[in-house]
Amino acid sequence: MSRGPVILEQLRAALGVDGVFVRGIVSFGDGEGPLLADGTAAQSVVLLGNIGGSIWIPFSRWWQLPENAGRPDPLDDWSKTVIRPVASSLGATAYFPSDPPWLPFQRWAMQAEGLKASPLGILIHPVYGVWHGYRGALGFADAIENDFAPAFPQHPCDVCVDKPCVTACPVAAVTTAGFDVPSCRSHLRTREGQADCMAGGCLARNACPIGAGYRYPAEQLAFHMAALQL
Ligand code: B12
Repeated sequence: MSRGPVILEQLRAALGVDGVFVRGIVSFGDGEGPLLADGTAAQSVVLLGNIGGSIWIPFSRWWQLPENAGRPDPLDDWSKTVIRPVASSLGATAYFPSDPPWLPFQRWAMQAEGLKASPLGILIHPVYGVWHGYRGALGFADAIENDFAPAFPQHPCDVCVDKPCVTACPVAAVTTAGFDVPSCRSHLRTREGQADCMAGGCLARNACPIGAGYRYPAEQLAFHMAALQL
């Protein structure tokens, strides 16, 4: 019997308490997956991530501990603290989105979950909207049975006529042709940028009507904006 269902069960039990969810599974042909710790190519990658503000309370509790003060990348460090022990208990190789060379997390998510990009560059989920992200992934040498069926009939942005994300950005950094990072960052340094986007979260992201109930809590929005401004 495939050990897929058992692995998924163990992952859900071990990571659910930290608000980290199994987001999907990517299957690869021979030699096409990312490298495992032993130098062979993975046959499958299990994507792990947050849905809405699911990680915020477990992460904040960890971040408030005196030994975790002053870390430059606390969320990345926390993700590793949570995911690495689970990877090693399952004999998997752990990958992290912020570790160079960047692995194609968004491409994997498109394959695994059937998602597509929004004009923000962030993938939009029909239920969670733009309020989700990836905290890590596990590579396995064998095929993991896929119980995720990406069956989203429509890309939410294709049927969104008004595109409020595009019009909400005060410096038009969000365009249907892509996200203008330098314009966004220069605005974030201005007094207006500090008062609107930095304090309340990216106005373009906030304007998306899909999955508004999954919007991150105010502290998490401010945390991500501070990281983006750097
Ligand atoms: C570099 C990077 C950035 C750069 C973007 C530079 C640029 N112009 O491309 C900066 C620092 C600006 C950035 C910003 C943000 N990012 Co970013 N970023 C990354 C990172 C580390 C690497 C992207 C990459 O090149 N991958 C390598 C290629 C090979 O992978 P790929 O999947 O094939 O490539 C996809 C991306 O390049 C994407 N893409 C192209 N242009 C842009 C532009 C932006 C802004 C984004 C987000 C993606 C994107 O298109 C490709 C899909 O085929 C990824 C993590 C990762 N490993 O992918 C996160 C990642 C893409 N970012 C993410 C997020 C959430 C953000 C922010 C919202 C975070 C914040 N602090 O607010 C902002 C976006 C702000 C906004 N208003 O929309 C998430 C997206 C989750 C999702 N739901 O899709 C990721 C996956 C990280 C994560 N932990 O989940 N990001």
